[in-house]
Amino acid sequence: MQVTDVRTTPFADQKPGTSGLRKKVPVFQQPHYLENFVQSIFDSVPGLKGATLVLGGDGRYYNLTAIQTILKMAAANGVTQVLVGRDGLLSTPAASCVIRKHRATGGIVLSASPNPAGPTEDFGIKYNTDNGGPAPEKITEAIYARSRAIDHYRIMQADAVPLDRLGEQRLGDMRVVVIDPVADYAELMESLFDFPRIRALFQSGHFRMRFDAMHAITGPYAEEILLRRLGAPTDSLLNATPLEDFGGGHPDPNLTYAHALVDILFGTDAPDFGAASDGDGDRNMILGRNFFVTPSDSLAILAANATLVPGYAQGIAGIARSMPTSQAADRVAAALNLPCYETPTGWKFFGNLLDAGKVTLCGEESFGTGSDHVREKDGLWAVLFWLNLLAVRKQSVAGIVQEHWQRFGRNYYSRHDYEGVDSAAATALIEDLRAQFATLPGRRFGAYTVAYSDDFAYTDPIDASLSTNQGIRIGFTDGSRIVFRLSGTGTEGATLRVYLERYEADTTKQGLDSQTALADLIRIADELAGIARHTGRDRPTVIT
Ligand code: VG1
Ligand code: CO
Repeated sequence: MQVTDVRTTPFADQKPGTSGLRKKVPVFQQPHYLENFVQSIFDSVPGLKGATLVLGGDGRYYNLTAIQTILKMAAANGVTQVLVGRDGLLSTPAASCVIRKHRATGGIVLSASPNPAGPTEDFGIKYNTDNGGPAPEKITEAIYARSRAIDHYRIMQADAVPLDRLGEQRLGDMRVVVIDPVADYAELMESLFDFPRIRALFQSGHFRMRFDAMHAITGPYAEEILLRRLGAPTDSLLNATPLEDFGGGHPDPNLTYAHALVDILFGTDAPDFGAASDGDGDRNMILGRNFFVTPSDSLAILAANATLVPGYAQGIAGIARSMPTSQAADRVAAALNLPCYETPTGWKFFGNLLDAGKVTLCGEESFGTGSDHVREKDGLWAVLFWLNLLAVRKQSVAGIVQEHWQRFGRNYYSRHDYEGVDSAAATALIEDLRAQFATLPGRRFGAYTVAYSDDFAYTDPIDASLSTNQGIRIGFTDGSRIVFRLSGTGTEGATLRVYLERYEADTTKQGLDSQTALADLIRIADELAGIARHTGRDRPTVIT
């Protein structure tokens, strides 16, 4: 088969964001656009020549087209073997699992995660390294730099490789192995959690759950694990068939976009447990009967209860959370005498800590939780962790959370997103906040006094790499915080994220609705940042 060198010119906008390169499908469909980025990966990671590569995506529109192109480019670039999920499917955590288990040199994961899918919606691509995790900034920067200078890419002239049957095929000298996208992952889950005990919980007849796969990648995983291996009744699963356009939905498991599930859990005769995952299966939302567990609390609760789960029975080494995530996990770490790390937003910052054995559990406020079992956040893993806890503790979700607050205090927490705002206005808002840094400390806002204000910067404790401008923090003397960040995953305009947190130790004051408890801080955030003035919005698009 013939390899062609195709002449090309650079695109200026191929800078990976928080989690890979995300653009509208028509952007990726421009001639050479996808090819340029993929060749930039091969050029920046020379070790891929002669190596094994893992390939798969969340099944969204354009997934299969991109996979066929990447296969032909991998063959032309000297890759020895590609492990590709059947029908081009692999959830993000499953891709991480497969890379690690089969000792691949890396993986290419196709996803725009919770963003809507379809011919005019979003697509994405990212590179994961041999630890199974998203490439660190050093590599994404190199890929970007290469994309600015690229003048040709290599591709093999060949027919499409059939991906609907398991087994080995050849593309030139390269082996293409179509693998079951679920098998390795399901086996890993079974090694971590007490499946017999969870199975008994379902068989007891006193426990009902609903898992909403939101027509995205987790449907087949949930069918195998929850239904087949754990014996949950079939009505436990909602929207389990993956669709190219996610059924027209927005598979972001939060109170706004997963409202159908929220309505069930807050309705009459609600089940005991509800959960949802996102487009590529790495996020999770946890609900109890009439109860929402914030992702920050979920991380803290998993950490506090980890020894109840077989995979973590020996205890955990430490906890890491992204900077905007609430400090609930810090309190657990302090009580258990464990180290706790604060990293910038994005899972790539957890990789070094996990590899070095410094932490076992990691979490982000954006519905991401995970552990050292892979190097991505993992939606179904979090659901199974909660199921294992519920099976052991035999309490309701609300009961477990409330007991946690009594012991550690409650970190009231909320995130307000202003989606699709004008980019220049969003940048001006952030600049205005920066300009106030010098005068903020000591300033009083009602009962709150500013203790510090800064731009979060992070020095990786393992490789000393420095990441600056990772969000604006305004801390108050009582430990409350307001954080402002611009999203790095959007494809239209800018998204302003405002993160609000207040600690409440008094057990008689822990029952408030979070928006009520945070009302003063919400007002202060607007006063400081002029959100309405800059964005022209009088309320957030999404509140979680
Ligand atoms: C968002 C979240 C961040 C998460 C990232 C990728 O990034 O805030 O916590 O790691 O998405 O998640 P940003 O830059 O838009 O705030 V996923 O599930 O989209 O891979
Ligand atoms: Co995701």
